[in-house]
Amino acid sequence: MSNLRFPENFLWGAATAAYQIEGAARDDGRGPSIWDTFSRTPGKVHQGHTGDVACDHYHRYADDVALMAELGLRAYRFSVAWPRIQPDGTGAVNPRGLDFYDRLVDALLDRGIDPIVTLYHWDLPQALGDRGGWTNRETAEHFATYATAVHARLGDRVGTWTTLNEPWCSAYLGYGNGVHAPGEQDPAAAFTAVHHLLLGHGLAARALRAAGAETIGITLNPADVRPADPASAADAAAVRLVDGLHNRIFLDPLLAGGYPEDVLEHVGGFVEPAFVRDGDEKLIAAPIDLLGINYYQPTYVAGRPGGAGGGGAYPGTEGAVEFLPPVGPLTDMGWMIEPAGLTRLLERIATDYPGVPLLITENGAAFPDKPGVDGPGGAGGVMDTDRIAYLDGHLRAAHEAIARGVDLRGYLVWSLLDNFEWAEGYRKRFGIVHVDYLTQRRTPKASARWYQEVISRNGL
Ligand code: IFM
Repeated sequence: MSNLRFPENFLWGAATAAYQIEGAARDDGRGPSIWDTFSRTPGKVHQGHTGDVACDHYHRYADDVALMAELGLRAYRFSVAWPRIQPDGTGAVNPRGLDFYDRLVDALLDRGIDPIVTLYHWDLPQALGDRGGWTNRETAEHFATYATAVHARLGDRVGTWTTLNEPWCSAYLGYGNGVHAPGEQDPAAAFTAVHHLLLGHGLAARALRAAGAETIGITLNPADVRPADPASAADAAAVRLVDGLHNRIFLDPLLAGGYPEDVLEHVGGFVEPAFVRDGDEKLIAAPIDLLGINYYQPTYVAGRPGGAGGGGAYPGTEGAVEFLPPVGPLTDMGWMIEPAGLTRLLERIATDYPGVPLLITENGAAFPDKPGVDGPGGAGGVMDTDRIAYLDGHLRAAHEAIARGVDLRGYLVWSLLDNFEWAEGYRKRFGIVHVDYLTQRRTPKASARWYQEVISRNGL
């Protein structure tokens, strides 16, 4: 620890998502989601893991909240499972689904922890998936209805509402390269989904605003896109293209009034963007109060004729762009560790899209933790010095961004608990708290104790 202090009222917390931790997949009237279906589809998720039980947080939430309090968390970002609230995605609201979040919010508030709600973290009700999911414009409208129902129940106690988590993943991984649910591989579907997700955000944000929600935002996973060779014009063009597909396609309509021309032209090579109707962009561009940023690693690209491109996750980069392999040291996900990318990203967003406060809604790393016999936290404890180094580096990078004038309001570590890491199943561990999936025992890792100390000092 050194002497680096964060601003007063800097919000320290942790994040999770419903499908990754809750389990209780059939309890209290929850309907199936596209991730229930996808995880049961052979070959899609590591060893056929599913979220059926996960961390059993649905039944253990009170203990988990007690643990959060012990660690000194001031904020907890969780997502609401749409299929618990509307098992078929539309129609009657299931009160028992809402009851769970009601209990969770009360438990958090009792411990002085600020609840931050994400309304959609990828678990679309399967019934809506059957009707085309996010390629169907109606899904956006249903999303606003669902958001209204959740707000009606929790809005008296929850101040901060984020609509979507990482729509880039929902659109490009869900419909582009098919690594995520629903597993489609169709560039036209991916681009259509981008717009309908943004439209869903716009409609939900409008409904939340009308209902009196205090703070409304969205969480993106913008990429810090870098050229392989800063002096190369071809690499600069590759950066522009990838930045357009990953960042500006979301940031511009949300914060700059509409889609960028170059991106629309690119999309037009795959699908006529007639799905963007009059009035949509105005709706999507309605002011938000907070932008959530999830950052893990930078993206290095080169402009190369015949380049392999980024596959379905970056339609149209084939034959023109090379995505450079990550350079070590790497996390267990094979992701590059470059904290400076976080400073650059925050500064770039604050410069190009001024006026909206930022919150790091996710940052963290998976490492192959090995529980020891007598590690920190007792038997089964984990001495995860690699994770501590990762978090320390990224917090310094966040601090540097603040020093350069970025209005950064807080930091939420991903993740509180080891959990279901989507296509990777349970084999990748992001938690600062170790979860033994056989016993459901939670053991804070050394990083949790380190983070507790950071929070109590408000600095490093
Ligand atoms: O686990 C995910 C999370 O659901 C969304 N952001 C990235 C995390 C790590 O891959």
